[in-house]
Amino acid sequence: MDLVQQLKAQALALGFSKVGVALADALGEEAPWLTQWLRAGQHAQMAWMNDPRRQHIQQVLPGVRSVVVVALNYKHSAPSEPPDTAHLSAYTRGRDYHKVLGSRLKQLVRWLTEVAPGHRHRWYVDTGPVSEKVWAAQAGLGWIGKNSLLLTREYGSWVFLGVLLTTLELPPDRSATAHCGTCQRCLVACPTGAILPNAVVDSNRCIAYHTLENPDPELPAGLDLAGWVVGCDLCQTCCPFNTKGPLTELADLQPRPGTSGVPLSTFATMTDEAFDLWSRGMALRRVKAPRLRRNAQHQIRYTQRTVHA
Ligand code: B12
Ligand code: SF4
Ligand code: SF4
Repeated sequence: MDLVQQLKAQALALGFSKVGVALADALGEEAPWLTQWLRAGQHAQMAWMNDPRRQHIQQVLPGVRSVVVVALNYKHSAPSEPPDTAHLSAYTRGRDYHKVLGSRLKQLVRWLTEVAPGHRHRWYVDTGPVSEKVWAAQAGLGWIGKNSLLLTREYGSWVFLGVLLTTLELPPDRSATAHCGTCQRCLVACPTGAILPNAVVDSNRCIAYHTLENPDPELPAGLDLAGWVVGCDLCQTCCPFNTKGPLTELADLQPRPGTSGVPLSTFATMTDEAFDLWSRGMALRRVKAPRLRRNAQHQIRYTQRTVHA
């Protein structure tokens, strides 16, 4: 087996669902899609998206030659939520994926450094200035769907992504072809019209943005969160590629107790201490207690207003 085959076998043995390789210069030195999104203000208040390194991978790791992309299936059998309860998106309900993927990526790097000493590397799960979906598509893991998410044939979009940048030159995979065809289900399912043509998501209108990233003490009064208090899965649950894939067998990614069927009022009044105990080790911990309370209180107020209107 040559190095790249061994590397892929190692990644799969560590539990990753998919792995692929892209050449670091495959996207050129510009990212016009990102420039346009930023210029249009579609990043809302996520100023950190305007990091110039995101457009120039050589600034992230000088001398980088290959981008190894891994995907991990996180689909679990989330029960459908009654309309009057708080909805937590599937990705937040198990152990924090940054930790789940990060520990496996660290082991992969350790192995690679043993067999190819001297290479330089960096790895990220969501936290680095690297466009993970675009690299994943380039590395042949799947295509970018109209909802802007990376869709794999086997697991749909229920995959977390991670990247390993290395100065090693590895033979690249072929990028995958797109299979959305004429389907428009995610555009129809999005309650706020946040999905625009050409896989553009306007964060200003996106429930996931408002519940996870909007730093304001109050959310826009007219915004209906449709019950979501952490993230939003509506443009995924409607997708035909997301129905057939296998459920994850990883214990770490199973939904934790107290993440379904919870009344909005419980989160609206949750103390910092209760949040701290309940959210330990979970991805939703990043939302923090004040934001969770704000989201639940907003949705309660919104519903009361529309009922009495
Ligand atoms: C910023 C961000 C957000 C923002 C903005 C979302 C967005 N669509 O841009 C907000 C807070 C709204 C968000 C929400 C969510 N996010 Co998010 N997010 C990110 C982050 C940090 C950067 C994404 C980004 O670069 N956006 C900027 C736009 C301009 O780029 P883009 O999304 O890639 O889209 C452009 C390109 O793809 C280009 N394009 C399209 N086709 C092609 C083809 C080629 C060849 C090229 C070159 C370009 C190209 O056109 C698109 C439009 O301009 C990534 C992690 C990372 N470091 O990459 C996670 C990430 C994308 N998020 C993720 C997840 C899970 C979500 C949520 C599902 C969470 C939830 N349940 O609430 C939602 C989904 C909402 C949605 N439909 O996008 C996962 C997605 C996994 C997957 N299978 O794709 C990621 C990869 C994190 C991870 N490591 O797993 N997110
Ligand atoms: S996460 Fe929700 S609000 Fe955002 S684009 Fe998807 S369906 Fe629309
Ligand atoms: S719902 Fe349809 S259009 Fe949207 S991402 Fe899935 S297959 Fe593509």
